[in-house]
Amino acid sequence: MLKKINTIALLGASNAGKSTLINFLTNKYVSIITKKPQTTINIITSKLIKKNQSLNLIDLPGFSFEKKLFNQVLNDLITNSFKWSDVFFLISTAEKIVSKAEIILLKKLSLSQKKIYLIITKIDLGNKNLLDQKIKYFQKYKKIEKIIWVSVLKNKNLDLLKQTINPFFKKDFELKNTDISNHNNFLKSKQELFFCKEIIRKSIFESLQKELPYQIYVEIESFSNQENLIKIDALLICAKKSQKKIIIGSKGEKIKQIGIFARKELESYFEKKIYLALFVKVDLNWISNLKTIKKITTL
Ligand SMILES: Nc1nc2c(ncn2[C@@H]2O[C@H](COP(=O)(O)OP(=O)(O)OP(=O)(O)O)[C@@H](O)[C@H]2O)c(=O)[nH]1
Ligand SMILES: [Mg+2]
Repeated sequence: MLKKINTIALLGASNAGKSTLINFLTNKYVSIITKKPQTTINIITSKLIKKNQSLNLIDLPGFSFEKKLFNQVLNDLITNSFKWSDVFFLISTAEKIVSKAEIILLKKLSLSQKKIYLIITKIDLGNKNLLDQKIKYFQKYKKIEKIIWVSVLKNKNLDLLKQTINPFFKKDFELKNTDISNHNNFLKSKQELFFCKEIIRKSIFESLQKELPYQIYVEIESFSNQENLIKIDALLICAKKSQKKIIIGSKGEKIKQIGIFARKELESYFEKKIYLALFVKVDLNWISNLKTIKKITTL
């Protein structure tokens, strides 16, 4: 039997910079990035290809201690991904001291026989003392193969990071199979729909305050890709009637702003004119409905 290609999972606390690293390493816009924690809520896989070799990178939600059902489902996604990942990259920000979430994750990862790399991100934001302390702390863990510190925004040590992932590329026999083009087209349209949803979610994170973005999920009602235009109808689904008013805003200003931000990003991503219509719906208390949460967090 052929051994599947290698999969590197990027894990860590929320806001550590996992999605920023994934976008850099894949050189694509695969995951949305925001300033707020818990931006990524799905397992996002992207395949890197080099000649006849490939490697999967997976972006994951941040591990958290919150007792909310939503966070528990995200934590389950993370721990389930351990089984089918071959290498772990634990991502930790240089801005903060070692967190409880990182220690717990590291303990869980150490139980497997798989390689662990520690990547310290955002070194442009942390100070040298904190960085040294962090490196010293993690050096105690013999299971960690290597510690690398980088800044994606200031382009620090990124070549070293790329060299680190190079040995994990593996010969990929599927790449020779011409039958996969149909499958790839199917994946492409699925990815496009997911990406639209994510860009709208990003706009919600940027336009609405505090907890409200976490109370909204997005559904794409229709997606019509025409020659010079893409038409998208999307639903913003919130958990309470009172939230609907805030999302729409006075004279519809808020929803208009969400639409404008999202449309601009979608236009630059698809390089086409976008017609985006947003509607707001209430799904009362969806936030405590396990079935809905599973639907949102599963691709
Ligand atoms: N200054 C600086 N900021 C960074 C760097 N890398 C990421 N960030 C910022 O850190 C914030 C969080 O980045 P993300 O990549 O979304 O973090 P994440 O770990 O995917 O977060 P979740 O999906 O919420 O778990 C964003 O505002 C990024 O712009 C870096 O190297 N330097
Ligand atoms: Mg993320």
